[in-house]
Amino acid sequence: MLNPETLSQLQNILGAQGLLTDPASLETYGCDWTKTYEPAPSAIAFPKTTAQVQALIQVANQAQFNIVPSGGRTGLSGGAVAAQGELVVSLERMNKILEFNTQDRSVTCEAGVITAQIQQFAAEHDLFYPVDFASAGSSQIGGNIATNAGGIKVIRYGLTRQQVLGLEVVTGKGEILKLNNGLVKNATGYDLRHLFIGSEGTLGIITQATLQLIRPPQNLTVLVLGVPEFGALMQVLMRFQADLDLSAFEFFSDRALHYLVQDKGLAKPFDTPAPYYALLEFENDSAGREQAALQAFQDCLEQGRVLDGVMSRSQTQAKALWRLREMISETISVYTPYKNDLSVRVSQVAAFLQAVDQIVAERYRAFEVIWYGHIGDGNLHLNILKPATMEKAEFFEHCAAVNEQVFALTQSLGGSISAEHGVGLLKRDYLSYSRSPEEITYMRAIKALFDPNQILNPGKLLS
Ligand code: S2G
Ligand code: ZN
Repeated sequence: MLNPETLSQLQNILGAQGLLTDPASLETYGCDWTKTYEPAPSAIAFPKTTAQVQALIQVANQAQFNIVPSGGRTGLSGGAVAAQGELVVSLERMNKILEFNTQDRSVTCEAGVITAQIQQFAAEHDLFYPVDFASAGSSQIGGNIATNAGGIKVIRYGLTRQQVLGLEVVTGKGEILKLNNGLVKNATGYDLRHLFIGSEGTLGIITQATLQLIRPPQNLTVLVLGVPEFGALMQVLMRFQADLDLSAFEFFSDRALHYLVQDKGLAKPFDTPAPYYALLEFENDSAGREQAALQAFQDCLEQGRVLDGVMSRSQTQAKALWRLREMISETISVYTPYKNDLSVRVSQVAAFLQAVDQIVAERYRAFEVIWYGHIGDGNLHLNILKPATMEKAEFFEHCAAVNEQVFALTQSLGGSISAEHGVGLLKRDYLSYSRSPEEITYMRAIKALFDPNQILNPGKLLS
């Protein structure tokens, strides 16, 4: 816990309303969307400037207390959980858009700006910020960068990493770094910006970012296709990619659809039953494009790779079809799912799905499995629903026992045990399934360089 002298030091830096210690605030700001850890921070700091963030880190180094950087707290790996008396440093009051340049087609904002705000800002300037996911309405740009957030458009536009032209960070040593200055090209040595992207708040606190914006896609059109089995999904992907630059290729199982219809009253895309569904999106900006999509659909039907399908004819219908994918996470959250977020190379997906499905069928016989994810990126979200009659702890123990097998299989295919949700606390002890001992040694050395007193997010990512 923080002693009174330290608390008053922090109070002096932050001003009257800048430091909260009431139980409700500790509860709210001490956790993220992981439902596994009891929040127990000492206090919540709300800096308004980079200088205040720097001062907080300097005091933390002197007084030897730990800091948990905090954005929208929408993470699913416990990366923003403060359960050991840490000081949570929330960036939510650093929420200004600072600069926009039409020629550079870039926007510079503070870390606490909400993702959806950047999407909106881009649209108002006839541009497009292409990173999108279900939690974009509450996640913050700083947290998106710290976890290299992916989402539903990665197949065409890449992850958050690909959008970052510049960063301002305060390192664990309390030094302010301004990285890359929004340049498109800069061949002057190690690109330190890329160390902080995906570092989960363990090397520094991101305070500002310069993001690239792009031409808005025209007439995005969505197809939802019913497919007869896992393997067909990748053949459908290849057939459509032969003629179209897809901006999304997602999938979900019939059990996911069951809960969307039963619990959220969403409409089925069509009546033909199917075990799996693919959701594709493309820029329908010419008659030729639409013809190519219809031809690909026809070919897949004839080859028995698709059972049925629907194509949006309006933006309203496209949004309704997207809800079938985007609402899965929220819909099943009431069933306390045990979540895995796995990825392999696209070429390995069919074999991987086959093998994981076998493990799941054997080891999770008593549990309900919900499949969905960004399969066009090789990223699968394997969610196991907790039986109503089983205690959460017992259920999570059962699921964790299967982890070793699922992670060993992932490792055998050179895959990742955390495709986009990060490592945080949840996956920390499994890191060696996806990173070599040599890599982990280098990662520890980098951590020691930027945060020599180990005050930033200790216990996250690296044990
Ligand atoms: C998704 C959202 C978080 C979850 O829907 O793609 O990344 O529930 C997920 O897995
Ligand atoms: Zn996802």
